[in-house]
Amino acid sequence: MNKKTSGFPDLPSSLKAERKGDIAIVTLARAEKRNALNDKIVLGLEAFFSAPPDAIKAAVLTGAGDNFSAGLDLSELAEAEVAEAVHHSQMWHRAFQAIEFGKVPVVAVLHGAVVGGGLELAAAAHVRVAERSAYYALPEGSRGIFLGGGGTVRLPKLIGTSRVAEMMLTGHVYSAEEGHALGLSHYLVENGTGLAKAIELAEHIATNAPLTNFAVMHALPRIAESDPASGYLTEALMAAIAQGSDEAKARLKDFLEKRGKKVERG
Ligand code: 1HE
Repeated sequence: MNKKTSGFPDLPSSLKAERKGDIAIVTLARAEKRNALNDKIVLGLEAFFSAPPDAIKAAVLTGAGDNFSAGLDLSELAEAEVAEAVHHSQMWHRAFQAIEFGKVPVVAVLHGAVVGGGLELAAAAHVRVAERSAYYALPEGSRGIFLGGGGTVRLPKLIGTSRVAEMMLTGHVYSAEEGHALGLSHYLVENGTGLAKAIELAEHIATNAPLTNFAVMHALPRIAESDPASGYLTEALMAAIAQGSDEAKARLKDFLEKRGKKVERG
């Protein structure tokens, strides 16, 4: 484990975290194995995203080397019993839920292989920036395994159940451009520029009112999945809570007194 720095939890050497102002940059640091996700990295992700220091307002998740992640470390599951495999999948669920429903919004930088569990990890992030080198695949079918990192829940929301089934059945590899058109990424950028773009976005996110970021991360996805009547009620309650905060009052006053930023086209 690395020595604790900047209030970050202890992390394995294959997962780096550094602080840049209000944001953290978390790097899968196992390039020699194409950032294949072993237990240490998955547990490290859970440790980090369950308890980022209070000063951190947003995070960037990236991969060292030429790839985001080649997915599950296939060498770790080869001998697993059924019960062990269930617990293993649930460990991934906890880790990726700590990202999706954690304390800070996460911007993922996708490049090279975004494959299997790597794509499941990307799907747990809130914003995805893809470089043109990115490619997406779900080769579980050819390995005799199945999605296990929450991909069956998250990926259909991004690209539809039918497309996920097609990817798993055929091993279809989608390019960055195709993935962008399908909805796998929110931004498509030139090679080598993804990290800078993600940092820019994370720094912007960090300036949002914390309660709005909380509502986007925790209320929006629950509302979207609830029946409309419950959804409208939850939305109204969340809106009232956000609006009633001192932060919102100050920000609204700033705008009305011509100090707030206008919405600008990019
Ligand atoms: C790995 C892994 C891995 C690379 N587990 N060791 N994921 C996959 O089925 C993808 C498997 N990987 C590949 O298809 C290729 O490695 C890549 C296309 C991603 C990259 O190719 P390349 O030519 O750049 O690298 P390489 O030579 O294949 O791999 C370099 C090393 O990384 C090599 O180890 P070495 O000791 O021989 O140097 C590889 O064995 C190792 N490596 N990928 C273990 N995945 C919760 S369920 C999720 C289910 C899944 O994720 S299924 C998808 C698994």
